[in-house]
Amino acid sequence: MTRFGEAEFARVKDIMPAYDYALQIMATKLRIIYMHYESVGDYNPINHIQSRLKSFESMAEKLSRKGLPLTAGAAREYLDDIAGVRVICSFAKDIATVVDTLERQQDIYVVRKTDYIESPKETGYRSYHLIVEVPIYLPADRIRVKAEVQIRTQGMDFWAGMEHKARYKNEGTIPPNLARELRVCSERIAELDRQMSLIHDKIRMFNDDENAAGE
Ligand code: 0O2
Repeated sequence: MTRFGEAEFARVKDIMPAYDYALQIMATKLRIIYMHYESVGDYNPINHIQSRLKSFESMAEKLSRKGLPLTAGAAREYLDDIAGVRVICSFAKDIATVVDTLERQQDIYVVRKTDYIESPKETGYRSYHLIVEVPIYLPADRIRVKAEVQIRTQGMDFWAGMEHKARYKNEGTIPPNLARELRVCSERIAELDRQMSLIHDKIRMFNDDENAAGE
């Protein structure tokens, strides 16, 4: 297992609180959006939200995978997902709603957007990633901290969890046959997402017609 050296580990530990603050802010922002849709009783584009701080092992492993030095400085400069929030939506069309809502928030800065739904990864991975910078007000300082928001459907999340498990169990590599099967499943999930979305539209139209007829 790749690890930080002792001195550097202490420095990495020192930078973690700032990422925790950014994580709390982003998770709260998203929870407020979720709660808003619940309170107005409207359709909620967010199914659920997860958040996590990247583990030290995963940070060291990612730096090493990218050929970067195992230092706190490199982690701060090159790892955009030390603070990570995941938003799980029911339908693919909900993803644009969540992205748009976050982009309109003037107190966070969108640094990068990656649409792995429009252009899935070679593995079959689909998700929308937003890298944001969150301003944090400390007693004597104002800092900006990066966080990653991954937005995906329940189907895409199911797939990513399976693929991650397969990769982890095989020490980072997936046997070609399994990789092929996973790519096929990713296509099927995308098709299922499209079908479910169409069915959802039809149900809403049907309900609207029923309501109009009852007025
Ligand atoms: P973990 O363990 O989930 O934190 P990278 O491509 O990872 O070298 P970068 O620039 O961070 O570098 O980009 P990317 O591709 O946007 O990946 C960020 C995160 O997206 C990953 O973090 C994963 O969480 C997820 N991800 C990207 N590609 C895949 C994939 O093929 N399968 C799965 N299951 N998840 C993926 P980490 O640190 O790699 O992993």
